Amino acid sequence: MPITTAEIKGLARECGFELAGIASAGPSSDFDRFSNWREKGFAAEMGYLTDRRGDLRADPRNLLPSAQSIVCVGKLYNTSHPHTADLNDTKRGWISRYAWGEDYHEVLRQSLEMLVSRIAETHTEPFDWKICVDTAPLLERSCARAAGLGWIGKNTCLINQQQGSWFFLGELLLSIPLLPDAPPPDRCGTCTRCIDACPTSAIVPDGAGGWTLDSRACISYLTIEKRGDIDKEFTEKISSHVFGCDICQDVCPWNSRAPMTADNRFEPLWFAPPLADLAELTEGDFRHKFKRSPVRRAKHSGFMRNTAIAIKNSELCR
Ligand code: B12
Ligand code: SF4
Ligand code: SF4
Repeated sequence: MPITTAEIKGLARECGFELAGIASAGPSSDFDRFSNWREKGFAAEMGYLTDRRGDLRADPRNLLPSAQSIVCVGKLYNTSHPHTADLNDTKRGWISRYAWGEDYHEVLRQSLEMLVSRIAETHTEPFDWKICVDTAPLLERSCARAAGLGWIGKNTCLINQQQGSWFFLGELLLSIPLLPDAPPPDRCGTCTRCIDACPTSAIVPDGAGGWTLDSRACISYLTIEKRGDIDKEFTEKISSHVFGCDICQDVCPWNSRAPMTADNRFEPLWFAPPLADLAELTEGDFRHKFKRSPVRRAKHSGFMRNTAIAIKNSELCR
């Protein structure tokens, strides 16, 4: 029997995804936005966005030529621990919420593999599939919006009316034709809290009446992706952030009553670690301590650079 959109969404929930929707696997109508963003230099030094891997984002069929549908899923990672602003202790390093627990790439991939097996139990015809989580050249937020998972906020995050924005995205490309969902309305309205709160003014006009993110100024980019020295104009504004930044989501009213994840794999492995302890981490300690964590992405050298900046900004140096 061919599987239906409703059955797939039900299975996705059974596999641990709070959000699920379907988009068609055609050329991306947002690719021009992406190209303009790159041309303005907003991708900074993220070569995987600016070289030919970036161009593959024009059409999901570059990843699976037989793709007809994209199952887009969202998995909550919010836990009950305090927001950055509530942590009134500059002697501790701030790791952003998405990196507190186990590496989401692996967590979402496992659940999506389970989803493929469950689909195959109902859909008895052979089908092609491909799993994407973050690293594939796919405009994930565009797909998720098209699949009805949320709207793109001024902070550029995908926001869901009930769930807020503390969730990861993943996709399952399928050669099965499915009825697509429709995007929800934009619910930012006249709010500008994220723009006003961003310490580095990284949320900038996109030139077409909306807002976009200049990665060159974003603390998330600077502390995770940027290699080498960080420009002096940003070092004080980085304050206690040692990996990533959540400010533009912490202040978002749609996150004020955001639900918590039931998945304990996203509970902090090392919550707000003392900067003095971080300063002592050898390369071996770093690899061991963050073995299963997204923090590995910064590499030991980047993480120690961030720690040194946070120490300079802290009361340890006053
Ligand atoms: C590169 C990257 C970054 C860069 C650049 C971020 C950015 N805003 O572009 C940096 C390192 C700064 C970053 C930071 C973060 N990231 Co990141 N990142 C990515 C990655 C790999 C590519 C994003 C990209 O293509 N950017 C280019 C811009 C132009 O694309 P975009 O912002 O997605 O916008 C597109 C659409 O949203 C759409 N669009 C935008 N505005 C509008 C408006 C309208 C009206 C319409 C119709 C469409 C539309 O068109 C754009 C072009 O296609 C994605 C995974 C992926 N493969 O997509 C994860 C991803 C976006 N990141 C994610 C996360 C969790 C984060 C952080 C929260 C981590 C942290 N705490 O530090 C921060 C959030 C910072 C922020 N405010 O965006 C999640 C977002 C989940 C969500 N709910 O939105 C993703 C999807 C990873 C995942 N699989 O879960 N990230
Ligand atoms: S993640 Fe931080 S630095 Fe980047 S746009 Fe949001 S508030 Fe600004
Ligand atoms: S803080 Fe306000 S403007 Fe920014 S994303 Fe949230 S609702 Fe939209």
